[in-house]
Amino acid sequence: MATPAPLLNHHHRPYAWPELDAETLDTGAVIAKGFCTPGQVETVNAQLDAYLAEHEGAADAATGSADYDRFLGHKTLRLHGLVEKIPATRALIGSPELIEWAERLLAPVASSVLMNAGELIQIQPGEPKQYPHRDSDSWIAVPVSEVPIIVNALVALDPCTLENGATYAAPNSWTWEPGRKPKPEDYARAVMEPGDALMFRGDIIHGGGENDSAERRRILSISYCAGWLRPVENSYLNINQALLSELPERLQGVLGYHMHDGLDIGGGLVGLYENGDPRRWLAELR
Ligand SMILES: O=C(O)CCC(=O)C(=O)O
Ligand SMILES: [Fe+2]
Repeated sequence: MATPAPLLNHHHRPYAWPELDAETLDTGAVIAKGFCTPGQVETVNAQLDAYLAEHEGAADAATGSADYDRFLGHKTLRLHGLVEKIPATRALIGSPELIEWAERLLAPVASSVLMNAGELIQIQPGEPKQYPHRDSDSWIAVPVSEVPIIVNALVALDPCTLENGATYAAPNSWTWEPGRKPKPEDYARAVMEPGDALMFRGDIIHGGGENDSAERRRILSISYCAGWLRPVENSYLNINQALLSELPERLQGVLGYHMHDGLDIGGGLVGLYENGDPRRWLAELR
């Protein structure tokens, strides 16, 4: 008999955070049902639809590397700069629940976290399965260890199904020896309803699914990395200063406008502005 595919544990509101955290750290991935409300999903979708209709080509892969563009997907729309462009995402990217989850999981190695990327990932019909990867491969010189340096929440804005590209995720793969490749039976699929979130350590092997349906599969990927790492998305370049000064403090912090203080674990200060905390610069903006 074939080995049954692993399943992802589902958590319901009110979330039992200690268990959710422990499972994310251990198996690597859980599904938080109803992470955002139907109203939030509807508003984010409406703002995305309006933005994409007005900005043709803005969400196409254009890294200058043919291999990397293939990884991002030629039939996948990806949009950064969401805090600026899609106002309804601010409450998600700056969500105290998500930020605190990331802070707890990364706490042994990082006293603060940054938004690594806030990204629309919309897989269009005909897109093949994405190359399986660890998000932590962005910093390939850092070995995978007990404590993740990146966590990611994929928030479903459409139903995510086996047909339209539900994410593949290999539970426990953060414990695998380097070079081990997942077999089909190693994968769970993140089948979700709009508003659900796949919450995972970014060092498990995963990837977007093939879209064999006639519908798009739209999610937001909201990832947070250690406050001393360089995030994948350079968000400094796409938030205007007038907006920045109006954002909640927590969101300013994960966007990089707070100093990272690693002194408690014998580390240093990172992200200084004029020898001090960039909060001073923020205060001058007001
Ligand atoms: O689209 C997905 O389901 C996952 C995408 C992903 O893992 C990535 O682009 O890093
Ligand atoms: Fe990924």
